[in-house]
Amino acid sequence: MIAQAPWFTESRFGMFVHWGLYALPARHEWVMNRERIPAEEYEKYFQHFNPDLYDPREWARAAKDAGMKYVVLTTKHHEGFCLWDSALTDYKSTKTPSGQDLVAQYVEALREFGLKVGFYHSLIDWHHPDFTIDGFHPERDNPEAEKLNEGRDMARYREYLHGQVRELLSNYGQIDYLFFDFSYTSEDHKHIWGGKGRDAWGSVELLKMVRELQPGIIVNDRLDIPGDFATPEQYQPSGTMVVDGIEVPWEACQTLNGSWGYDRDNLDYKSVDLLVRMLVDGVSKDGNLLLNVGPTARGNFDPRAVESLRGIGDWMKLHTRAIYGAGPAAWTAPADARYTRRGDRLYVHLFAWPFEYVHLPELAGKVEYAQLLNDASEVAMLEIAPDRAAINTTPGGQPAGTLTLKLPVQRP
Ligand code: FUL
Repeated sequence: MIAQAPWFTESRFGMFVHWGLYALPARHEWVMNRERIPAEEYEKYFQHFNPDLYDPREWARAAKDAGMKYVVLTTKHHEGFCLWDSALTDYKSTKTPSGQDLVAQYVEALREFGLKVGFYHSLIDWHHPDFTIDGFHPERDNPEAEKLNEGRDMARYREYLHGQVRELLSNYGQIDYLFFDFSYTSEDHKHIWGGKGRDAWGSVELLKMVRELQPGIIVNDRLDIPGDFATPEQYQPSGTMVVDGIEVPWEACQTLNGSWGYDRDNLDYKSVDLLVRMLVDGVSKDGNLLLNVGPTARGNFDPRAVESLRGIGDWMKLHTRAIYGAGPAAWTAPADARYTRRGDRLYVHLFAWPFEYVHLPELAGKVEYAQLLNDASEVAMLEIAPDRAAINTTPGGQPAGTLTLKLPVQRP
């Protein structure tokens, strides 16, 4: 649990939204980098950015219906484009044909729907004239790179970064969550900034300012100094996460199709079944899931994302008890299953139902009553050995399901 924000681990499930100019080329949010597009050439997307269907209330509704409790929006991604009316740059949504402060509307919509408000903010900025052309920069192969780097001043960029974060945390009321992204810690970059990312970003001062401006906020772990929670990206940790010898809350951020930004031609979507399993798997290991949607350049969610969210929502409607406020259990779950636990209820999530019997080691004599969670129908339990119970049921044609086992005593 995070002391200043118990809501976070209670919630378990949130939505990540990656939205920026990269929604126009619609081929991954790193397109500028991958295709080595210089900033001047990328400007065309700035000139054509006009999301006429942007309605963050629809986003909030979709998140809420999927059972998510918080949303995290990219206020600025690595491309440098700002979704709010920053006084520190003209590279912002209010200067595009859209003309709107998109962050302001987003915050308002989330509050209306009772969702916690999260911001993502990129430490990297490929548009800013002071940001060093390093080994990650779109212009890294430019034969003039060395010359272009002359006069670039990371101290000035740092001031800009801190100033923008100050704006975001001063002008939009209470912000609950902040995701910085990301630090260069590799040897490769040390020669550029003579140290770790934290020096480049001024991480210590930045974090201090963040906590002063928003005392209740939680901050992730990508500033190169300890944060409130860890952010495994596109993988599920194998258990609880330990950083510097301390067990930390974690949140796996995951995509629907491998891309964070809208990626039109990428049809490789994870199934709803898999997404549900990822959520369950996380809770069984004391983690959250931050599931991403990349809205289109018109500002709406594309139908495939909507379908995925609906599918998860259908499952959540009957299973939130096994998710919200739930965490790991002390017993080892059988193969192809996960345990989540809340109070005196143990939830057995069967990812496959291969046989008539599922054995539950260590649970003999420990279960008072067993039922399916989706319809509360009774499930027969047998004690087949002194230490082993078995479930004997074949739920109505379902390949898998979640059971609730009522435990007689409340265990820690
Ligand atoms: C990464 C970024 O580079 C990706 O584009 C994305 O935002 C992901 C959540 O974090 O480090």
